[in-house]
Formats: sequence, C-alpha cells, structure tokens
Amino acid sequence: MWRRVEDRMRIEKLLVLGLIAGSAFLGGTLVAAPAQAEQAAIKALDTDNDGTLDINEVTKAAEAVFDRLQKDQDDTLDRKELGSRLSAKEFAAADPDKDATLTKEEYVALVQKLFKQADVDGDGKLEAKELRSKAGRALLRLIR
Ligand SMILES: [Ca+2]
Ligand SMILES: [Ca+2]
Ligand SMILES: [Ca+2]
Ligand SMILES: [Ca+2]
Repeated sequence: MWRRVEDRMRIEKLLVLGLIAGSAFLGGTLVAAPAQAEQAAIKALDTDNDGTLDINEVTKAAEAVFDRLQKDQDDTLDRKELGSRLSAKEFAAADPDKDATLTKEEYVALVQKLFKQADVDGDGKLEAKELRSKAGRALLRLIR
C-alpha cells in the first residue's frame, strides 16, 4: 500500500518536471521565433521609445553597424566585411559606382531605400509587422 502511494507520487513528480521542462522549451522556442526578433530589434533601437523605428533611429543604427563591420579602416565595406548581410545581387544594386565597395553614404542610402519599401502605410515609422516584410527583414540584417 505504501509503495503504491510512493509510486504515484513519483509519477506525479515526473509529470510536473516534464511540464516545467516542456514549457521552458516552448518559451525558448518562442523567443527565437521570427515574430519576436522584430520586437527585440525595435526594443534595442527605438531610442525615443514610441514602439516603432523611424528613419533617424534606423540611420543611426546603420552607421553604427557600418563602423563595427569596417575592420580594415579604409572607410568602405567590401563583400567580405559584409558577410551574409547582402547577396551578390543586392550588393551590386547598392554599389552604383561599381567599385566593389560600399561607402557609408551608399550603405545608408541602401538602408533608407529599404526603410521606405518596408514602410507600407507610409507613416514614416516601422512597426513589427512592417519589419516582417521582405524589405523589413533585409533592413534588419543591415542595422543589427
Ligand atoms: Ca522610435
Ligand atoms: Ca573596409
Ligand atoms: Ca561603391
Ligand atoms: Ca509604417
């Protein structure tokens, strides 16, 4: 009789542990889900705390990323420094003078072009939903 109660308690304990582990796993998955990535980006870059990203916040972030990636101090980004942030096609479109590098001006111009594309409702601000668009995701790769 005692043993039976003990067994049942043990099973219950295992079930509770399983539930805790399960919800922790679920929580971890949710944090990594794309829907949360945009919220995290807004939180990190939204300096005026209005819950959206405007062109000034995005431009500042782009300049900071440019400086961070610009490792050989020649004041331009080549494809190696950009890594997987831009495809060959995207790079070519962003490099109108075709010198195979992006100046800060070219980089910021590209970011601002993507900003305008992603701002579907044209209110000058990007919300999480707009950052989930194709242009929004391309933009996030360049400002984080
Ligand atoms: Ca803002
Ligand atoms: Ca460089
Ligand atoms: Ca160039
Ligand atoms: Ca908008």
